[in-house]
Amino acid sequence: MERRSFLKFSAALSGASMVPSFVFAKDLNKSLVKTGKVKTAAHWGVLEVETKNGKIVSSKSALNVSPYPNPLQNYTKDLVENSRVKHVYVRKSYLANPDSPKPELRGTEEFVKVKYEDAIKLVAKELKKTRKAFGSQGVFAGSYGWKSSGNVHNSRILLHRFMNMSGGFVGSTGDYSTGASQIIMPHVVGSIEVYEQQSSWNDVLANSEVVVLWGANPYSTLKISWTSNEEEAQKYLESLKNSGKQIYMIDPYLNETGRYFGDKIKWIPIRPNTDVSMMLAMCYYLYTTNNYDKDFIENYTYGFDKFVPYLTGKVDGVVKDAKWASKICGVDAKIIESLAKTFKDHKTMLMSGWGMQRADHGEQPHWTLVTLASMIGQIGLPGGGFGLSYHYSGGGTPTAKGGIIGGINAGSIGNYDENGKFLGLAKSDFESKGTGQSWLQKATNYSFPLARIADALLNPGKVIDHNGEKITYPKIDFIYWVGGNPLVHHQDTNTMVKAFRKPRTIVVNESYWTPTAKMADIVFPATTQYERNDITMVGDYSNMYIAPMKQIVEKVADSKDDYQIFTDLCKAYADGLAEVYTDGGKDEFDFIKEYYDGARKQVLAISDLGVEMKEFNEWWESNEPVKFNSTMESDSWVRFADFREDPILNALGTPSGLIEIYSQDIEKMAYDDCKAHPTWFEPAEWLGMAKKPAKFHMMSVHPNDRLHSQLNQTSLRDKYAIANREPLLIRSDDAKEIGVKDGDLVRVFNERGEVLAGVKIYDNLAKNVIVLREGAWYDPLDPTKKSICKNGCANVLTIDKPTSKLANGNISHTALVNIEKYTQKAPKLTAFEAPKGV
Ligand code: PGD
Repeated sequence: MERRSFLKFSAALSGASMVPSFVFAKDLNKSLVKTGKVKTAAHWGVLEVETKNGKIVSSKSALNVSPYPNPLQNYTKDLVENSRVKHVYVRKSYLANPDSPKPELRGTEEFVKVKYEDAIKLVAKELKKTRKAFGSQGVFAGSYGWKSSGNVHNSRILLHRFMNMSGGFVGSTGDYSTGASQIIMPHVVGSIEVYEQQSSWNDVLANSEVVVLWGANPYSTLKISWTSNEEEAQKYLESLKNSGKQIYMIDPYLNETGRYFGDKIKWIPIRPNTDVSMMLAMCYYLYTTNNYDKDFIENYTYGFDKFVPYLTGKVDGVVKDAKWASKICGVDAKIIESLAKTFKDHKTMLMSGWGMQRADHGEQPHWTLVTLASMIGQIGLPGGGFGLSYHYSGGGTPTAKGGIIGGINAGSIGNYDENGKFLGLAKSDFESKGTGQSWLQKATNYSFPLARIADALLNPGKVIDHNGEKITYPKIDFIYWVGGNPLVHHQDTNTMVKAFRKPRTIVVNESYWTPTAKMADIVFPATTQYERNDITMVGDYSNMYIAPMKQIVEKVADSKDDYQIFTDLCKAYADGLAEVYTDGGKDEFDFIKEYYDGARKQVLAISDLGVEMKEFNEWWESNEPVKFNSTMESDSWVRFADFREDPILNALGTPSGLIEIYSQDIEKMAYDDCKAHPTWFEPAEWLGMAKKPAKFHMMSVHPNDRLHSQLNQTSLRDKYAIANREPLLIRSDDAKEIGVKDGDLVRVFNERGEVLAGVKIYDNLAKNVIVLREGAWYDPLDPTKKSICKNGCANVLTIDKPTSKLANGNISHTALVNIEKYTQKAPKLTAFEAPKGV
């Protein structure tokens, strides 16, 4: 026995009872704490929630690590109580005749309360009907969204599990967050890069001399994580603030991070969507002053020689110098050049967010940034290079050594005979028995890039280009959505509304009357995560904790867990299906224990870990997260260090094994909107365009006081809403020009739509730039026609166009808008109210 384990063992024996705890495992205590303090976890952190007589009184961080407050942690009560879908509802015409359900009335017609069992039967029947008529590709269940934390009640995977086992569906590829970068980056650095661990924050703090926040707002976005937030990165951010390093923010908007850093950050305002021109000019300056790392370019990159003729204007007659860039991006030419020199001559970490790739030609900014970083030549060195995920889910927080829990999976393919009899799950994807293999083939062929959803619904059969392939849109006649809010998150809401009126059936599981739930035919009331038990990792990159997610309150009204809903759908769909769906009848605790025990097994196998994981029942009862520690290696880990050390042995996943400044693969695609090297393209709408359709560039950045649309219905909104609408940030001189002032209600509009917003004067914006944050619930004044959104949903104004044929990402940050004072009587806000009939 190793020394440390031996000591631990003897310590256990020397405890008061003299009996090691694992000898008598306690029964699992599943009871609810009606009055007391309970720990759970959400995207916004591990929480301690206080209850009294079964009701939530307060909630706050249970970790208390972050140096600044995270208000998202304090509204659990509202999340349980406000805007809830309490019963099962079916849209009136759908209920009357599901074969001819008048889809054009979706979102306008009243709902009818029905019995849960009847709705289950209805959905199973109509799903079967759709599959028979249109094949598995007639059913769309891509169902993108941020859902809730938890590895058991993972709504999207639970839906996919049901759809896989019951006979197939068509899904989507990519996401809204990094649609452009996750397609271009594999061509450039051989991995998607955006979701990769970053050089450790310790490394940055110890070794970087200059840190650049290029279109990133970590103060805000680090408040949330995909799993749950371990709050460590906020500490590092504070250390960076106080580090005395040169810190720059290149951004049209001095965001929350900029304000938090105060005079410790130098803000370089830039015109939205023009960063590529500035980066190219920096490359040009380094090239022409002969101050770039030739050795790095020579040994670690491919195709620089084919990029240079574009840079110098040999190809198109346009020299990409600072004067040229300055006219486009609005940053003084001298500043562009001096920044290039500073970055080259100092150890510089270029930290970029994802907002600038959510724009027209969004493939270009990160590709150009990597090219610039290659010329600087510090990639793979301590403190240098670039990072595309410091702002997200605690990127750069050193990875801990410990156990990793499993999670519910999307299951295998269900095989059915020609009469619809369930034959069991396919043993492999290639098994030819039954229907399984043929639908898998179809589903693979028809999957399309997520941000093309409205286009796909409106244009079945249309063929699009995507990353060197052709994709044919399927004819979608049935949509099932859980864990997302597409009527808020997708661009050009008015077109999306039209698209959502195309299929015959739309089913949604939701906890709240979101705009998406209001646009459904059948709405199942889903429990919130606070009404069920679950388990999660905390820290997406750090894997720092395993946290229990204890149920806090009873299930509200008729709410059911998604797991329950899909299990019941399985029962109604085919004999024997529920049995495999539930893996032989497992409940949430069976899964939680299985995932925990899996991690515990890993931990027990590591001899020198120094962390004990209790036996499951005891751990659950203790209601404390297990914490793992980082290692010496992860503390000082440097991204690309192995590549730098040996680019042949540790080649990148690109065709050349090197960083590709020129891509022959992309060259072969011959796209006019994405060339084989980083290129400046004019966006569809921008402030420098010849005939501007509107005066202001709208940035629909991620909210500081929400997670996308989540929490919009809570009283946290009272703290930021202006005139009871989403705030619109505008400079005082811009406001003066159009005759509006702080607190005014304004109409924001363009050819795509119009919204109401409340004016908040904010001077740290580039000229003619306004901010209207994404995520306000769409609330049309008259849902029967294209009408003004009363709450200020930014996507009513954005463009539904792909970034390019390469990635087909969304371009939500490319939009010009006009603004005028709203002089009519302010209409009543109904965003958070239940629809007609409820
Ligand atoms: P959320 O508000 O998180 O937004 O879009 P996304 O759809 O992810 O929606 C999650 C929904 O899931 C909520 O309605 C919530 O109630 C529901 N939900 C949560 N837990 C559960 C559950 O357990 N079961 C069920 N059934 N439902 C649940 C976000 C998307 O927006 C993203 S990721 C990005 S990056 C994009 N960003 C922008 C942007 O920058 N600018 C604009 N204009 N638009 C964007 N849209 C995109």
